[in-house]
Amino acid sequence: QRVSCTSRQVRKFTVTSNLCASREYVSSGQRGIARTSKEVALALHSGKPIVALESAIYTHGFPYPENIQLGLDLQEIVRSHGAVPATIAVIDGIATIGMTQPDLMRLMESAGRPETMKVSRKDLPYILGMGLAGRKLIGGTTVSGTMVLARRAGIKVFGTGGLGGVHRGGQDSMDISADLTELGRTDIAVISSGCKSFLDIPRTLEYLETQGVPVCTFADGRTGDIDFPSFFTRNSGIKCSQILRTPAEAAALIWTNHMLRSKNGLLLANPIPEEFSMPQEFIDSAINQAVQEAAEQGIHGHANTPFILTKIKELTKGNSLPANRALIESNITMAAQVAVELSALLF
Ligand code: PSU
Ligand code: MN
Repeated sequence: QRVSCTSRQVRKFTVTSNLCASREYVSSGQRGIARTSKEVALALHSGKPIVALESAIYTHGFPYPENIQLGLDLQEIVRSHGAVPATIAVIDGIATIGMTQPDLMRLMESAGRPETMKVSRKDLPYILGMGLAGRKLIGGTTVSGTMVLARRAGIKVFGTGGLGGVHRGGQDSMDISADLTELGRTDIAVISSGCKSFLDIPRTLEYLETQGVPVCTFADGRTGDIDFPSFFTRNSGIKCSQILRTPAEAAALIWTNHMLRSKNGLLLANPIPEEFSMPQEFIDSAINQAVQEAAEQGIHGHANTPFILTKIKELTKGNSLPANRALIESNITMAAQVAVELSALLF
């Protein structure tokens, strides 16, 4: 029996077989700079809730092999709340939205290697362009890099741990994370525990205000004055007047931002669960020492944040790890709940 194909089917077939290394992926983009896992592609088509997850935390944050469990756990948390996880990274020079198990393992193994790239917005043309030219690089995407790729794929909700920000002394060094300008130009909701106080939190919030980024904080049943959180602790000393009481309220905010045709994203801060919140003085002294050592050793640019994160871990002798894990898990749970509410609102 002969099968006749329309030219569209033929094109689809050639594109799929030429550009996809694995049948688990669907390619997108004219010359295959990106590919989406079947699971995520299906979810996108059917309007299922999806949560984007970054990968710089695996390549430039948590060490191998501990990062494997974290990566698998976060995906599982998203699934258990009825949403589809889309872990995003660059594998073999191709932007990859949603990971197969073997690719996730390759990403985790690449942690800490000098050739593994930390991919923010500015790095995407290079790493993907070289991929197209046959140089297969690997990289973990930061918040800004993940936002660009997630938005391009049509994902609206993104859960992570900590956001980049204005570094201390940033008024002189001009070291301001690309995460902030990205929030100013890419319509996606980022759920994080605020940013660590090795950054200049007041200036970070000023910068976001200039960029027109709404900054809201989940109230978690609290009323009255609520602080914008500072990662390991629930309070930063800076009040946040825009409070979200439920995931449904967050979904309404996301939809409204979209209806306003806003180009900018949203920062939804989710304070660390009370029982994991760390003693302020303990964590502050570790952070101050880490910042000082970075300055003394002349660590700056894209190496600064990973250096400080590693130092904090060392100085707290692993005491910060349970807190770190708890807050990420709580953010991903919240992100999944928000994605579910958003999906219910739209479909
Ligand atoms: N801050 C944290 N944890 C992190 C990061 C920042 O507390 O993992 C990572 C995120 O991937 C973030 C990136 O997008 O570092 C910001 O790096 P930079 O400051 O170089 O923009
Ligand atoms: Mn920087």
